[in-house]
Formats: sequence, C-alpha cells, structure tokens
Amino acid sequence: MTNGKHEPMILIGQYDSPFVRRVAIALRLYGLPFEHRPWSTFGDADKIAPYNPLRRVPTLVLDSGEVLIESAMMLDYLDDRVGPDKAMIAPHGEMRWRQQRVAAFGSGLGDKAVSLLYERVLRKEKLALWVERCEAQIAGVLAMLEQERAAVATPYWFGKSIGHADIAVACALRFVGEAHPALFDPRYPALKAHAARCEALPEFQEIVQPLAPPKG
Ligand SMILES: N[C@@H](CCC(=O)N[C@@H](CS)C(=O)NCC(=O)O)C(=O)O
Repeated sequence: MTNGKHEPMILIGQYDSPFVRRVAIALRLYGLPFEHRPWSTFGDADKIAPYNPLRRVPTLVLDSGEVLIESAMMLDYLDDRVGPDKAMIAPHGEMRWRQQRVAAFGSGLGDKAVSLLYERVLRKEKLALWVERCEAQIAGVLAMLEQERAAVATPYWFGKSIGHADIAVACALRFVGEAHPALFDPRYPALKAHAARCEALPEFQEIVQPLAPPKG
C-alpha cells in the first residue's frame, strides 16, 4: 500500500461496476472532490495492486494516502466525513438498520450478478449448478425488492430524499439489466420505476459506463 499523500481522494475502478458507481455517485452527491482512475480489475490489475493487494474495485485512496476497500466501508467513511445532517443514511436506530438492510440486498444482488457474469465470460465450460444458483438468487432478491418497493409510495425508498439504499439498488439494477437482460424482465415494474427515477438524476447520468465484461 502506498503511504504517499493524495489530494483529493482517488477512486479506482470503472463505472460499469455497481460498487464503484455507487461510491462515485455518493461522492458526487456529497460534493466531495475525487480523482477517478478507471482501471479495469483484469486488464489493469498491476496498477491496482500497489494500492490494494486484493486487486479489486472499488479501491478508495484517501487524502492521507491510506486505502479503503469494500464499498460499504467507504460510504461509512464518507458519511462520517460529511456529518449526520448531510449523510444519506440515518445516524442510528431502526431507520438506520432498515436502510442498511435494503442497501445490503442491493449490494448482494450486485455480488451475484457479478459472479454470474464471471461464470459466463471467464469459464469455458459453464458450471450449471453455479449458473442456476446465481440465477435463482438474483430472481429471489428481485422479487423480494419488487414487493417491498411497490409497497412504498414515496419518491425514494425511505422518503423524499435519496439515500444509500436507493443508490445501491439502482446501481445493481443497471448492472443486472446490462449483464443479464433476460433476468430483469417486466415482472419488476416498481424496481424499473425506481431505477428510472435514479438514472434520471444528473449524478447518475454523469457517472455511468456501458458494461465492458472481462475477456476469458
Ligand atoms: N464487496 C465488494 C465487492 C466489489 C466487487 O465485487 N468488485 C468487483 C468488480 S464489480 C471486482 O473487483 N472483481 C474482481 C475480483 O473480485 O477479483 C464491495 O462492496 O466493494
């Protein structure tokens, strides 16, 4: 890991990753300046490695030169940095864990969609057991989130303002729609409306990249 100072923060990773995109959109909504290094996990692994030996993205290099991994941890750091009045999550209590719960399902959806993509593009002989498992996990979460979002009348999941849960789900939905279009079918109108509302925001329109899958 580097000990050099970096001002402003550096966000490593391409915006076709639902996790990188989620962090970049939060940075933009918080008005925090950052440099973007759109390095690919596979093609640019050697560039990522000095900052993050896991060679994964997102990787966030703080102004201090210290490095954070895991998008949820980055958002926790950013929330702390902007303070409770600006943070896109409740500071504590029931509202906080409810918001984190939806965000975690969004993030889990992204995880399974990424795993399924890797299976499809990186492995010559697909493992049917794994493909079917990922597809079932994705369909199950989509159905659950659809039901929950349909029951909410507010513009965003937890009220009038956008929060981390909204962003996590919207970024995962875009990824599922691009990587596995057959799985994000018309059975999910409330989620499609949620995605469309978020994608219409300037920050989502600015921070976007068509999916560029790794090559096997
Ligand atoms: N739990 C991680 C997931 C990040 C993740 O899955 N990143 C993918 C790109 S979308 C990656 O780095 N893949 C390469 C690898 O895992 O080796 C987070 O929330 O930051």
